[in-house]
Amino acid sequence: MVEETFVAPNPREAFELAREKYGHFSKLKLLKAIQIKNDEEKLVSQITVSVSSNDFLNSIGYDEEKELAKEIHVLKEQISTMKQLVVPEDTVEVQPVLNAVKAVMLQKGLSEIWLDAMLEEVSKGAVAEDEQLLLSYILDEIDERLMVKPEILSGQKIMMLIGSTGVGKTTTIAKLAARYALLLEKPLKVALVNLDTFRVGAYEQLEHYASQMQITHVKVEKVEAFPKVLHDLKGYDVILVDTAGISPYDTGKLIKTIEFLKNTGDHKIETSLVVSATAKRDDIMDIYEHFSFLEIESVILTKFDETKKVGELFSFLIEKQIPVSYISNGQHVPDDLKVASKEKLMDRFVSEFNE
Ligand SMILES: Nc1nc2c(ncn2[C@@H]2O[C@H](COP(=O)(O)OP(=O)(O)O)[C@@H](O)[C@H]2O)c(=O)[nH]1
Ligand SMILES: [Mg+2]
Repeated sequence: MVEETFVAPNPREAFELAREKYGHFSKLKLLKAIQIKNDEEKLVSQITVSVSSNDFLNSIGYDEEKELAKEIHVLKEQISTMKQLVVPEDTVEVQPVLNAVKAVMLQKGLSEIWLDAMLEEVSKGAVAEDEQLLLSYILDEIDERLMVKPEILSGQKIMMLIGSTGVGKTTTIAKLAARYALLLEKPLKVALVNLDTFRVGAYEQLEHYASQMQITHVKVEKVEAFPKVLHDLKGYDVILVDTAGISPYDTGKLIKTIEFLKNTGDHKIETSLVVSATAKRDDIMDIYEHFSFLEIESVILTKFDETKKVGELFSFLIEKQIPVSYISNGQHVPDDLKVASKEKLMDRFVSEFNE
């Protein structure tokens, strides 16, 4: 209940004021009626009535529903402001982890586009909450995406090595020859074909190994002679073809190598691109783009012993989805050559983290 006073010249008029305000006498209970002096020292009547709280609130224009709606509106606005101030939980916890791992992997030479795509994929999952977990996830992804070409030695195999000058083609041919002819449980009959007639001493370099191993070594100078040479070597299990080092800008040599490849008669030649692990990603890409129309079946990685940073190389292999067949990790013939495996590739990449 609420008490309220009304003042008028006489009690009846005072009561009338109360009735006007509350609509009906029944809503009012008269508590007191007294005479008081007003500001001008004149005697006036003052009545005190009591009314219900509701009637009182209504009388001053308070609408409960409207007020409630107003309060809800204010609350809603407050909540939305609070929401904007509170950063979502995953951004708080996950972003620093994503950033840290990305920085590590970029530093290892992995491609940013590839990393971004992968991190975006995992950013919502629990794996992104822990740096170690995320690192091992990425290593798993690299492991999964790297491709290796198993060594298949059934039937006749003609293998041509192409690549830039000095990457290790001739040395690798000598190592492969030794592997196939001398080191396998069941040795194979190996012949060497040399198409590198540009460089002085190129034939002699390979001949040195061929004569040591007593392996047939044939030089081919003219494109037209190539099919016959291959035909004459039909009794051999493996024919390894050495080529001149081609720079992507040396179209003369490139055209000659292409002509050889187009002139093989019925013989299927497996082309391997020899890439130095020390090369920069852009250079590797350049070389690959120039040779890609030659249907490269695999990559042989050389000079694996000369670099610790293989991230750029891995980015290239993953991006182009080209399998690695052999890894050369030193100058020694025949020891420094391994059949490629994911373990060997990943070991090198992971070892970088432990330094
Ligand atoms: N450190 C290292 N040197 C290598 C490797 N493979 C080849 N080489 C060296 O690289 C140089 C060029 O090799 P070569 O076979 O003549 O290259 P090509 O021009 O491609 O035939 C030689 O000094 C080789 O001994 C390797 O895996 N590691
Ligand atoms: Mg050579």
